[in-house]
Formats: sequence, structure tokens, C-alpha cells
Amino acid sequence: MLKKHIENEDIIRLISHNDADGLSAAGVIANAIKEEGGQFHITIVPRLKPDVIRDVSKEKYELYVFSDMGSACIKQLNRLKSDVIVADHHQPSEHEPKDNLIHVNPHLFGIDGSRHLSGAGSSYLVVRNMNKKHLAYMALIGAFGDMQCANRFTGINQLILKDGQEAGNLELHEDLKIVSKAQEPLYKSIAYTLNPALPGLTGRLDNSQELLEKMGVSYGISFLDLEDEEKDVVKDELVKVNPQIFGDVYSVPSEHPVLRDLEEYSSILDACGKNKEYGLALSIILGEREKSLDEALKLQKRYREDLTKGFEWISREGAQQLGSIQYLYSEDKVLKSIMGTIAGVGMSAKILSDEKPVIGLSRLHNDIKVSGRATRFLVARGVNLGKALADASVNFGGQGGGHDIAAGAMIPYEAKDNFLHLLDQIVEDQLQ
Ligand SMILES: [Mn+2]
Repeated sequence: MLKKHIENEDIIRLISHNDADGLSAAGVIANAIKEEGGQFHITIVPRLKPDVIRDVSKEKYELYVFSDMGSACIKQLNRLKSDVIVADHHQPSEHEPKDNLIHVNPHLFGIDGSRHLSGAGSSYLVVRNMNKKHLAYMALIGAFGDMQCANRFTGINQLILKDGQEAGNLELHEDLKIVSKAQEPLYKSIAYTLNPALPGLTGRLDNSQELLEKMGVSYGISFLDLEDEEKDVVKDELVKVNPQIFGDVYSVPSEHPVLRDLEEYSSILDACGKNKEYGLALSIILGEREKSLDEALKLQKRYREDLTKGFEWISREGAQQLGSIQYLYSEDKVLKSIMGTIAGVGMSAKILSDEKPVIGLSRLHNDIKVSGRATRFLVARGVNLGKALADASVNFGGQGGGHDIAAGAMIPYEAKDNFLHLLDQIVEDQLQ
């Protein structure tokens, strides 16, 4: 269907999600169209709300592509008279698509889209047969964005990895998994590494510098500039802190040095998305470097500095303890956008206890934005934060939901204490 419209010289309308996965998804489709000599028009949105569908339905395009979103809205999208492709991996609605709508979603084949295929992956499946295996790596950038790589890729992601290796531009090798090995001084590379977290070092520039000094390694130059023996010393020492710090690294050697590592590419897109700089993210993924990339790296730097401040804050203050949950509360403007990451990494970096879910609360005028994070261990014991936050917030006129391990909600400010006590009760019941 996509090919037909490119041949007809139609301008193709893309609508995608605003996170790293959604931006990569738009990138996969847009690059494929561009390579075939076609044209497109992209809009990036935080959510596919009814008014977004209403607005685009007034436009006169022959083909609409919704990526990393749309599966929950098949009923509304069926009303579009033009051709439609939905390439998503979220839970689909029950509605059958009409003849002019192609619906690509792993759940339709009994495959768990939260773990084995991303929105960028579904989008890749749309273009794969147009001889586009060299775009497989972009699908995996999206999978990294949605945290689908716990040690290794599984399911369809694994097949996409094979495609990329076959195409010859994607390589897999074992290496140290610290961030920005080429452009940041080593002590920052270590302190900025979130996945896997390095307890005692993640978020702690001071500790990281101290450890390197003790080892007699120059902390002020980048990892890649170290002597080989120094690299080995650093590796051995970090493996003692967390063995997972040495493992599979996915890279595109022909890429610009700062985009070579797929996980890092994904974190740069994420930084653009969080700052609503969608145009910047798209120009990078469409191949523009130099200025756009400099801008994006600045955003990433600022984001990492904010996170470091957040980690300092929780190291200093700790979390407030209730029976079955612990919580963080802040009225700081910077912290509100990073609360979920601080809560999650706070546990994995052992800055906070990982025995109870962490609930981050940020005040926004008369409301409170809630971000909850649990661990795989807590989920295995029965915790479902998506359900707990949905049930607790609705009691106070708020709303919430998400995954079992990570979820969010919005509640009125005055309900704060009662909400926390109810949530504590719900989580206690889940753990029974
Ligand atoms: Mn996604």
C-alpha cells in the first residue's frame, strides 16, 4: 500500500508518538519513503487524542500512517476515507479494521508488544519488503527507547537484529556499557550511566572521580583516549560493581561517532522528545548532522545534569516511608520531568531501597503528577502499579494507569495525603 502511494506521487501523512520509539518509528517510515523518492509530512504528538484524529481527517491526504500509536483507536480511524496504515505495539482495541486500513500489531499474533517488538519495529515490518533491511537498526533504536533490551533482544526484535546484521550496517560486540565514551570525560561517562546502573557511582560525579583517582586512571579524559591497560583496569573495577556493565553493545560503525551506539542514539532522541524538540529529532534521524546534532547533544547534556541534581537530592533526603510504598515529593520545576527516571534508577542504583515501590510526586499548581516505579521482583510478588495508580487516583477525581512496573497518574493537590494512604493500602493488598 505504501509503495503504491509513493508511485502515485502522493504526499504521505505520518503521525507518530513523541518518545524515542515514536520518533524512530517515524524515522523508519520517512527514510523508506525518502529513499524511494517519495514525499511525506510528519506530525509528532504526545497522545492520539480524538481531536488529533478529527484534525487530520479534515486534511486531504491519500495515505495516513500512524506509528507507535493508533491500535487503541481503530474504530475512529475506520472513519477515514483515505488509506490508513497503523503500525503500533500497544494493546489493540477489539474493532476490526475496514478494507482500507492495514493494522500491524504484534498482539494480533499473540506476541507481547511490550517486550518483543516496538512501535519502530512494527513500522519496520511495514517497509521491510521494500528492500529496507538496512533500516533494521532504526527499529532497534526504538526498542531501546521502550526498554525492550534487558541484556539481549528477544522475539521479533531478535529477528530484526538478524536483518540488520545481514544488511551489513549493524554490528554486535561485547564492550563496556558506559555512556558517551567518545565525548565525555571518563568520570562523567560513569556517573551518567543509568542502564545498567552502577550502585555508588550512577548519579555520583564525586564518587566516580574518587574511584578513578584511587585506581590511578586519568578521570578527565574520555574512555576512548585511555591506554589499553587503563581501559582494562577500569573494566575490571566496574565489573566488580555490576557484572552487567560488560556485555552486548549494538552499533552502526558507519554512523557519526556520537550516534554509533544504538542505545545512545535512542537517548539523544529521548532528550529531544522530552524537550519537545521533535523537528530536531527528525532531522537527525533523517540524516542531518552538524548543527542539529550539536543542539541535541546540548539537550542531552542538560538532561543529564538535571538527573544528577535529582540523584544528589534523593541521596541527601532519601524517600518517605509508608508501610508498603515509599515516596518522593517535590515542588521543583526541573524535577517534575525526571521524577520517574529518578525513582526507577534510584532503586537500581541502590540510592533508595528496592524493597518497596517508589512513588514520585511533583506539584504542578493545583495538581500533582505521580510517577510510580517498581522492580521485576516486586511485580513477581504481585505489585501492579498501573492498576494501583488507576484505582487510587480515580477515588480523588484523578486518573492514572500504565504498566505493572512503571505507571503514572494525575491527582488534585489537596488529595495528596489521602491518596498516598489509599495507594499504600492497595499495594499492601497486592502483595498479599
Ligand atoms: Mn513505543
